[in-house]
Amino acid sequence: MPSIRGSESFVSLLLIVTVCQAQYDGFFGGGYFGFQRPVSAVVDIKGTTKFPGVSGQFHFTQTTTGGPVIVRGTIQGLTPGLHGVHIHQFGNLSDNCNAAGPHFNPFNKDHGDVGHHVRHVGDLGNVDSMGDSFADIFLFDHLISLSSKSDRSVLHRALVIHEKADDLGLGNHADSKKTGNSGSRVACGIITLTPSRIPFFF
Ligand SMILES: *[C@@H]1O[C@H](CO)[C@@H](O)[C@H](O)[C@H]1NC(C)=O
Ligand SMILES: [Cu+2]
Ligand SMILES: [Zn+2]
Repeated sequence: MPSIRGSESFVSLLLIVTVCQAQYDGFFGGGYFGFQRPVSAVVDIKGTTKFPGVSGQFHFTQTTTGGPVIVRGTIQGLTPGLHGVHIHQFGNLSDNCNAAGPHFNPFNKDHGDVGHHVRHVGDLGNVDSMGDSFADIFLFDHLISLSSKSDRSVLHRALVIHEKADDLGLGNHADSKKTGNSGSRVACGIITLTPSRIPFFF
C-alpha cells in the first residue's frame, strides 16, 4: 500500500510540474509578468566543397520577444581579411550554399551594413579573419529576431560566409547595393533553435 501511495504522489507531482511549466511558458514566457524566457539559436557553419577547411559556430540570443539579438561565435579556416556575413532567405544548403537564395530582405531594401538604417534584415557586416585564420564575431542587432511569429525571424534560414569583404553597399560595383560584392559562398549553416536551459522554477 505505501508503495502505491508513493507512486500516486509521484504522478501528482509530475502533473503539478507539467502544469507549472505550461503556466511559465504561457504567462512568464509571454511576458505576462514582465519577465521572459530567453530564446537562443545556433548555427553550425561548414565549408563548401571548395573550402573544406572552414568551420565554425555562431550563437544567437534574444532575451525579450522582438528585442535585440546578441550574435557571437567563431569561425576558422578563412583566408586572412574581411569576409561578408549574411543571413540568406532559404534554409537550403544545397549546391554549395547557393540554394540559400538571396539575402533575407523582407522589406525590399538595398544592401547595407548591420548598423545602417538602409539594409537587408540579413546583413551582418563582415568577420575579420586575422593572420591565424581565426575570426570571431560579437554583435548586437535590433533588426533580426528569433521570434517565429516575427516577419524579421531568421530561424531556419541560412547563415552564409563569403570569400571576399562585403563593401556594405558603399562600393562602385554593380552588385554593391545587392550583395555587397562579397564574392562566392565559402561556408554556410542553418539557424536552429536550441532548447532553453533555464529550468521552470527560475
Ligand atoms: C534545395 O535546393 C535544391 C537545389 O536548388 C533543390 O533541388 C531542392 O529541392 C531544395 N530543397 C528543398 C527542401 O527545397
Ligand atoms: Cu551572403
Ligand atoms: Zn544584403
